[in-house]
Amino acid sequence: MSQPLAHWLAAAVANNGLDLNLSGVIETIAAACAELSGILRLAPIAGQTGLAGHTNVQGEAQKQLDVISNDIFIKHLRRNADISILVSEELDEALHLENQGRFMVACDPLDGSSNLDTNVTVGSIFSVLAVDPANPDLLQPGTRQLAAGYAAYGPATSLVLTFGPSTVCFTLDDTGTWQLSHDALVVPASSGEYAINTARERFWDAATTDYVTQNVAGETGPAGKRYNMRWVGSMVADIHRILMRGGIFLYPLDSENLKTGGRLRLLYEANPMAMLIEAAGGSATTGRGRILEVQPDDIHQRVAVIVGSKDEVERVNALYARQP
Ligand code: AHM
Ligand code: MG
Repeated sequence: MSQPLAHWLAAAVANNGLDLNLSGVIETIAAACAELSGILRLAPIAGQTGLAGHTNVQGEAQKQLDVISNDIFIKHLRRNADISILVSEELDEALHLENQGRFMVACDPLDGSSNLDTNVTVGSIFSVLAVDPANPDLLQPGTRQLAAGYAAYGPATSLVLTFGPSTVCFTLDDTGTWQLSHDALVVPASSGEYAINTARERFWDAATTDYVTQNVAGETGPAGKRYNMRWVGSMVADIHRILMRGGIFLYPLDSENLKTGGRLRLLYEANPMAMLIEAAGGSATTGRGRILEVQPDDIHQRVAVIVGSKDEVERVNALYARQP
């Protein structure tokens, strides 16, 4: 099955009507992720771990590797004349690149970076949208994404990608080439694994509390089966597990994050993950509606995220429907 990304993209252009320039955008992002993978592997001996000494627009302390990752994305995207705009978690404002390309990339260059010093899997998340470079609409709902994906820097380096109809996974080989490793990922409809930061329990709403209480009750509760809790605290790692074997990931709106609209960002975390999960047969909701249909009002907008196996997301939706 193994096939280089460039060949796979060329076949998609030739046989499935994939836009040639969009395939080039993906090759550009894949090259940025491959370079970043090499840097992350050696960062502890290159002295690149630890804090950068400043905070980003979200008020979060940036790590040196957050800054390096952002710079790598900018360097690669600038080389592709089809990309005119970059929205990044690490940049206060959208960056207008010096060209008139018709694509915009929104990305979290290094998600889960609080895990870096412990050598836990981190990732880069990205979303590709069409824009009019003369008058770009930065605030498009996720349904308008043309492509989405992430790179997971774990024991293997993975590039998980969708253009809509399916979700596929490539693995970086030792020559620096992305090779197809998983064709058409399928998230099983049911699962016995859930992922949530339970330290936030005192802030949860009734729906979240009921869902987790039912899972903890296992076969003695209304779910009628036993559950395990799995939480890496690195969204890419948690979502990758779900794409590989099912489960549900929840970062809901709660009484503490209510004022910011949630924890995770819509444009470059929630939307790309929602598109990948839906294309693999799973569901993605805020508890009040489909994530992909949320109309953004800010490039760094936050949103509630509940994604994964269809039956589990359905159970959460049903609990939200009962909540006033
Ligand atoms: P980041 O983009 O600043 O790295 O934050 C996002 C990360 C996600 O990877 C993870 O799911 C979440 O933050 C964990 O949040 P918390 O520390 O509140 O559990
Ligand atoms: Mg992030």
